[in-house]
Amino acid sequence: MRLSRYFMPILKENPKEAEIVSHRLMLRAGMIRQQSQGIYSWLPLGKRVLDKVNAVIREEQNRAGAIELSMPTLQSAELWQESGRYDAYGKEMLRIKDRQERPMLYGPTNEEMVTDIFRASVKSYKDLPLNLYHIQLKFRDEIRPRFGTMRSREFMMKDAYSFDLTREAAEHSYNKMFAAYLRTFDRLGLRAIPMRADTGPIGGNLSHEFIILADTGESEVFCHKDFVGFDIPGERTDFDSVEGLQAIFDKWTSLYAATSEMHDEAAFNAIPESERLSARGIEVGHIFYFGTKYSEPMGAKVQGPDGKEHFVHMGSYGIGPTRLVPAIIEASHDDNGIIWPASVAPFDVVVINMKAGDEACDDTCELIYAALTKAGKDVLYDDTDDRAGTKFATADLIGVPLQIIAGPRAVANGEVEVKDRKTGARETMTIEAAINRFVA
Ligand code: 5CA
Repeated sequence: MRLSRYFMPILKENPKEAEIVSHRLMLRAGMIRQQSQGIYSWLPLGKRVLDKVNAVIREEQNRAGAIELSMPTLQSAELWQESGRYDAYGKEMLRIKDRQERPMLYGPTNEEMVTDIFRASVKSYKDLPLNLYHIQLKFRDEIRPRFGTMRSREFMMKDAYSFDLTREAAEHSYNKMFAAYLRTFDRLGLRAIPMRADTGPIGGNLSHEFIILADTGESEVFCHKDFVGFDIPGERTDFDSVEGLQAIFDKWTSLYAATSEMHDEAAFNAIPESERLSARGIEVGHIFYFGTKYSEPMGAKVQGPDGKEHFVHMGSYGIGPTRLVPAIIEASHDDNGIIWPASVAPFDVVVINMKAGDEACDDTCELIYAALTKAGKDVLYDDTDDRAGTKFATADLIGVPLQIIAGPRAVANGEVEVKDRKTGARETMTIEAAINRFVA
């Protein structure tokens, strides 16, 4: 991508409305724009990051055996009347009427709709377990949308829904998502700690929130320090192994960890003081097991091996991609801007032409840009005629992990500089070596 032809509206000044660093940096880097309260456009740079976050989420959901589909944002009120949540949900639900005066709503979550899909076609225990997910916009008319896309009214959610014959089988499905979440957040460069949590309007009695520790987090959390060093389940985790996944769950729930709603002061105080961690956190994921709460009123049942009909046991599993993007920034930035983990960086590398219009600089940059693009890298080429200082500031602000800097003096020697955004380390090398570093 040539910066001269891209759309990346950088702000020079700090936006006044931004109270936390991630919101400030997302606005300054031209990633998002507020369209009305708590409703955002994702501008091209932001969209790239969001897509990469979703790609990681998708890979780990698929690895754990979940199957992707796509459900609509607008739902019929009738479905929610069946479960009894239409009246219970309150003002957070945006209710709409269509031209025939039929009550509709903008979905805040999809338990009812997915249960409807399930009951229409699944009739036998032989088709279980089943876990269906999508990545879709949701709307919740939050009283206090704030911090940009961290808490917005329209937001994206990956929501998965599992169906099983028995409670035991449903617990295995829960553990699959539990392990998949640990892997997902780790791949996004985050240390998320599962904490016992309240179930709110989703319901059920088994629930964990995945929390990343951050001073700007909205939740108050309490946990054992050792969680910070726990091992993440590896790529070769066998998601079909009931015992294997139970062991992961048991390990990750063996120590105290709870949000303020579930906090047990006495249990926490039983931990030696030096091992207690009392902090603020950001909830990036939330998983629930709620048994037959939706399957019973909505008649979602299958025939079991005993020939009888059984209401299916369900769970739901949410991750907030549009919250994860600012959460990653909260965890990874410095005074100059964002520092993206490679897994979600909008570009793999930025090529900075320090003297656009200079033949040698132009030729060198074009050569590198073409070679890296051909090698399948996402390359941003700063071919603008901005001052070098502005270009460096922009490259640091947008947080691309590596910068290749081509200035007249180095280029005259057949060399460029490669800078690591995170460490700031700079290395001069031949043009060929710079290319090979990425291609090899
Ligand atoms: N149906 C369940 C799980 S699929 C559910 O709705 N869970 S939830 O309410 O906990 O939301 C799941 C995730 O969505 C949260 O962990 C959070 O990451 C994200 N999320 C929820 N509300 C917002 C919001 N207002 N803005 C941004 N992200 C949000």
